[in-house]
Amino acid sequence: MLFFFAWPGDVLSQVSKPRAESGRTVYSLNDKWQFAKDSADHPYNAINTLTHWQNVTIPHTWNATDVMSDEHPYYRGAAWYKRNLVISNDSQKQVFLYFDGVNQEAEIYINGKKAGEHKGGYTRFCIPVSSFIKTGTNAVNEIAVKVNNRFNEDIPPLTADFTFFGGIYRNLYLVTTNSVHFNTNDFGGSSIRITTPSVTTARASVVIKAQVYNEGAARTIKLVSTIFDSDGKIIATLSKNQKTAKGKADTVSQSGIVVNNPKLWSPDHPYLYNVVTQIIDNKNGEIIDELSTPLGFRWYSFDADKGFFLNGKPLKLIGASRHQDYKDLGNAVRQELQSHDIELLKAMGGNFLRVSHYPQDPVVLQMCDKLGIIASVEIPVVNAITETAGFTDNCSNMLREMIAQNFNHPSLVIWAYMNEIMLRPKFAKDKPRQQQYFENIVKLAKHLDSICRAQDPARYTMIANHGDYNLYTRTGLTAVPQIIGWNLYQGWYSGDVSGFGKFLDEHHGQPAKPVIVTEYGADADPRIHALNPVRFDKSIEYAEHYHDVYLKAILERPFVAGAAAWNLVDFNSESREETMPHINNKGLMTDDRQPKATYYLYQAALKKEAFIKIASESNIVGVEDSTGTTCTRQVRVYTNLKGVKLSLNGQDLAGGKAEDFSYTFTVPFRPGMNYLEATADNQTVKDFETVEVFIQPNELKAFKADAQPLSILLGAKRYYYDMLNKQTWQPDQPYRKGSWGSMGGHAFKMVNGRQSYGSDKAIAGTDNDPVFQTQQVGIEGYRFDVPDGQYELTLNFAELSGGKVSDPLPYNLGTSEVTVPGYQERIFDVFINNQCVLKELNIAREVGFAWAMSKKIPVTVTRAQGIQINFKALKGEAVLNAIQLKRIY
Ligand code: GCB
Repeated sequence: MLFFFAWPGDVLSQVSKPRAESGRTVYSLNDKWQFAKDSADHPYNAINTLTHWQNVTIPHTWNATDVMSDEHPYYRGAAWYKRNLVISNDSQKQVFLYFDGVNQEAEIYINGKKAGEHKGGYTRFCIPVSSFIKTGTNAVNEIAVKVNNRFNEDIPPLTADFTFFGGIYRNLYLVTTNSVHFNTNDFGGSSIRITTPSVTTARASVVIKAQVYNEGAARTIKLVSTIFDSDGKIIATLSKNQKTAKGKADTVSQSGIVVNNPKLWSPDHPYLYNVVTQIIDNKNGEIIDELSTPLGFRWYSFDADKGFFLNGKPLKLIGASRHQDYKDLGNAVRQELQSHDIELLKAMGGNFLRVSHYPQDPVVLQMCDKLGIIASVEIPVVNAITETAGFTDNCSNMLREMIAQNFNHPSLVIWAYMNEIMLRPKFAKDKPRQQQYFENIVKLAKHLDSICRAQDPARYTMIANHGDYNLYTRTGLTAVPQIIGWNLYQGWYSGDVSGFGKFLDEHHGQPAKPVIVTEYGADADPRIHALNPVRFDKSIEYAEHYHDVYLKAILERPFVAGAAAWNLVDFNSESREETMPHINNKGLMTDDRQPKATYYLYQAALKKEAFIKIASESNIVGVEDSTGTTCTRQVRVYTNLKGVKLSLNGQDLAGGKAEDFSYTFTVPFRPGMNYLEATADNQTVKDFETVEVFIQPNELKAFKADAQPLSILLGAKRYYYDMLNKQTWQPDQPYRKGSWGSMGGHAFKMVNGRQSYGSDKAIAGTDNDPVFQTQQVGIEGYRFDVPDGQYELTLNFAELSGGKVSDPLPYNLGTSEVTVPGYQERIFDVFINNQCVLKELNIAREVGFAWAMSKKIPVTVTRAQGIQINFKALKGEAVLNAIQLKRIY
């Protein structure tokens, strides 16, 4: 059988022979689609009126860039993909289109006729197209796919802290089979389900169920399953005859297979067998259809007090949850990058992946099988439900798809189906109605739970709740699944980190079910550092402290079966407006997979081989310490060894014993390049780091023309590194004679807010949001005691009060409401050395709310007067967000 592909006008060309598994061909169809947005949501017969078609390759999303823009909101609506295809096909073949993921509604048209549709963005679906296609070398078929990522109240997720990227964003395939084939109408699954009802070190039993579908005349076939070990040696073969009738799927069950002394599957030894299942022609022995399925032998259980057991031994599950996007690509991420994430989780020492909040590319669980990562997977019923039959049906269908498609992964032990479903309960003002809503949630949960248990009695079920214990128990939701997942953020959205252990202990055993900490995390913007970290400063150091405490508490409690840090990687979340707008920074790695210090903590804690890593910033700007020649900083070295040594520029610093996987050194950096070398325990492992340091003199009389600009954030205690301009902004200080600093005023604060650190609004007109998100309110003056010379002063402003008040954030797990202080007109004059340089400045009037405004002012200093800036409030209070002083000559 041959395929030809053609675009009208192109010369027909033969492509290489597709990968063939006897009787079945699987042909990738990712290339050269045409794509156009369709905001008017046309029907198929009007697509030729669309202009602006562009060539795209799958995986594709139309939101890769608009989600990062403050000015252009991301497109949620309809779009079309189309391409032509010539199928020089044996007309006896059955033809199917398989889509691995289209977000989120898809309608498939072949030659102008609707061949099928699918709802839900995270599962595979199969569209039979045999009756719609024309075959023959001259017959051009048009495939058109309408995709929509609009809000649809019947399709979960309704809201969530991640971006709903529209598009055909996973691979798609054209599959052909003979008229007798494994059932393709199996919720996107292969129709083969393999179970291992009993496994011990001595013996394992295997049951294989497959559905055989016959589209032709009745006949008897033979189903043959062969188990191979990882060297390709045959371990067992089973054969069974089956009568098949036209238009019917018959389930063939093969049991009685016993494997003696099975090699067990585990994180340390993820041994995989392979099962090849064939439909064979009884008469001539030809293979009619054939599929391969991975097989791993393991047994496991969860216990409410003792945690998780694998193959009879306790195993603490520790790892991370993962979203599927990547920097600048949105969700259109090729499989190479997806598999790499699982390698990174393994390299972290992790043995657990919560595939959240939706099923992901098939390669993710394949990698978990191969690398030995135990996994849970869930459907995206997040934050809220809709009480309609349509919503329930879509949830049930997604769940069946998830189960059918992932049933055979040895790595998978948990099916989950709800996340923080009571986060912002609807009908807050109508309690009886709200009670009914809660009952409907519990009813849906029971329905979904019963589907899981009926489909797969061997695995566990789970719901992930946010930390409102009373709400989830009072409504009866915790009674439904077998495992309770808690997403806990004490010390982030509320309270203090010590609340984490307290929560776990207080609620342990109530109800008496196994517990997994399904989420915990703190935002860490890799550009932000703090010497004295506090909640919400978004510094790496606060996140290190947070994870220290959480990890210790998890390891100390045997009843905590597992924990998944939120999140393996930073990810897109359209509605977030923080230091990095539209990004959730709770990742242990950045969105382009650069490890943060928190990743090293897990490596030190979890890796079995010797590990050491210096977690230092590579660029430091700081004020000189009392020696006058150095700038002292704390540097943490993560290790799983005990005695740790660090040398700075060849000189040993006082070393010590690592506790809880790290040791913190006090390091007196010199200006310029510094070289750090860390060793531990007999120097079995080493790590090196270079750190470039710029030291600001305490006394500005030494502020030379070749010095770095003095870049100061007001109302902040954090450091911010502007990666593009390679400049570090440092926190302000109250003015000190001979030095610099502000006079008067106080730091900007949200009212009653969970967000006590500046503003969390995205600042338009800049990529350096942290430069503008904090400010000194009521400032009276600023002074630099610089020597005579020519300078350029930049005053940075943004109006942080007033303006658009965002809706309550769907992901705000704290209890307090956030309010932005109301705007009161603010007008002020700015004087430099008694000369008015900004008259009647009104930031809101000039640029609007939350918009960056920078005023550069040349200043010549003579007669040793320094630079004295004065703010004269005419209406409201004067503000200043950041200030930068550059010496020109
Ligand atoms: C949660 C949600 C998750 C959010 C996370 C956060 O509890 O389940 O979707 O991304 O909190 O970062 O706020």
